[in-house]
Amino acid sequence: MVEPTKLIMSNHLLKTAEAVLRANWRDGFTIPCEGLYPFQWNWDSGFIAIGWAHVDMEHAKSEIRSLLSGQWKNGFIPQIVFHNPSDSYYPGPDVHEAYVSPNYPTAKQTSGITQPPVLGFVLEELHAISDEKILDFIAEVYDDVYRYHQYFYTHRDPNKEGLVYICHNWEAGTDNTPVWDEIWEIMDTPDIPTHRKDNTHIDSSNRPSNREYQHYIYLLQLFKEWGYDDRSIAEYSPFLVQDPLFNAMLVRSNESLISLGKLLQKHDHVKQLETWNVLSRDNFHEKLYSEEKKAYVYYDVRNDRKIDHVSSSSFVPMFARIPSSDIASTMIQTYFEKGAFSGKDDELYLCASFDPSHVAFDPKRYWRGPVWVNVNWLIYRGLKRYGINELASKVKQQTLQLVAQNGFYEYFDPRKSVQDALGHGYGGNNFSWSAALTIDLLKEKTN
Ligand code: 2M8
Repeated sequence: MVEPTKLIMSNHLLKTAEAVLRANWRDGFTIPCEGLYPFQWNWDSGFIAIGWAHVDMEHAKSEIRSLLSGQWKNGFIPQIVFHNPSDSYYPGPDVHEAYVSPNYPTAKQTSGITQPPVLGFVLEELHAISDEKILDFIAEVYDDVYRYHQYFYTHRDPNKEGLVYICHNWEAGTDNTPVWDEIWEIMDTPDIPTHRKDNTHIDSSNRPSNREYQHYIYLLQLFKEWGYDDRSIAEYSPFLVQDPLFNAMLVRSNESLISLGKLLQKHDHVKQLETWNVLSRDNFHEKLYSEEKKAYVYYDVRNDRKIDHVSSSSFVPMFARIPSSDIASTMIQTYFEKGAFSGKDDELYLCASFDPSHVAFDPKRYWRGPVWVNVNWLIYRGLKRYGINELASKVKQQTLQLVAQNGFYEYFDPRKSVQDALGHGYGGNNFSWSAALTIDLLKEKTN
């Protein structure tokens, strides 16, 4: 039986989390954060839909339909759908200029880069949360999500390895991880002006540097010159990376589309997805696992080298059941049991976004160290798939503790002593995916 005080606390947390989602709800979709992110973001929407599914299934469906309204003619689903005008965010649609692509959609303005493909497994989550009636909705959107995967395997995997590339750090979702530093170092980025707005909302010590923003915008300029053409990007982009989190999302979403496709009797789709997934699984471990680091790392396709830094993305392949049980347990023994990510005396909250033992670790700066609720959720679910339940519970409890004590912030300091004294997180407050996934963790049927 749950203790009464715990029950009251979790009911309170649930109510406040739902209030965050309701406050960030716009006409048919949810913004990630007032002011800071005023449009619809791709992977945010997936996590947000999971939260909505527990409290208002119609909102969950609408979230996904709205994202799909920005789908391109070739199946691509963009990182941002600019449903409404707003001058509180940079770069907006006029900077992305993605309309130069012949594949640009007619209904909506969007960016021309994408984000981790979470939609497939999000549909399966919705199915698990709801009753049978959700199958009609899944049947309605299934082909669109399938076309997104088809886009990846057709245009983002030139060597037919089953591993797709990302061409921009914003596609990874982990925007300023130190992993990219090695790429920025050898990129010839001119000293271009940027017109950042993020630093007017958030302390600049918690955000990427101006020089990093120049790289981000320079890449967009190149893509515009090339008409956002995938072949040109694959051939010339100075940023071309196989990212472990991104590819794990694709494999996990393939799995979900396979099971849902069987329910919907989509035999041809299922067959194709199974073929793609076998190839992806075969090469994932082979190419992205580092024997030396005992974790999954990044492959810099443009410069033909592994970048073997360990970040929180290094553990996400467990969510797609990529590592064998032995590899998974070695990985967690190395990093979470008195390892770099837990600290020798358990002094760190799980899970820092970048290796705390590395010189580039920065516990306050965005994806260079802070803890993020969405990645914790992916790691938690991954650990559960391997039956590593004690550690899974620890990740869940620490995640809930962070939001309960500090609020639904965008990210948190992994140093327990610092975070506990602070009483608030970093970045935006009332952040949608932090609230949505808190709802999911609290509503979970079993622990
Ligand atoms: C952050 O990225 C956007 C660009 O996509 C930005 O900083 O302007 C990242 O944390 C990304 O993962 C997230 O999807 C987005 C919206 O929450 O914000």
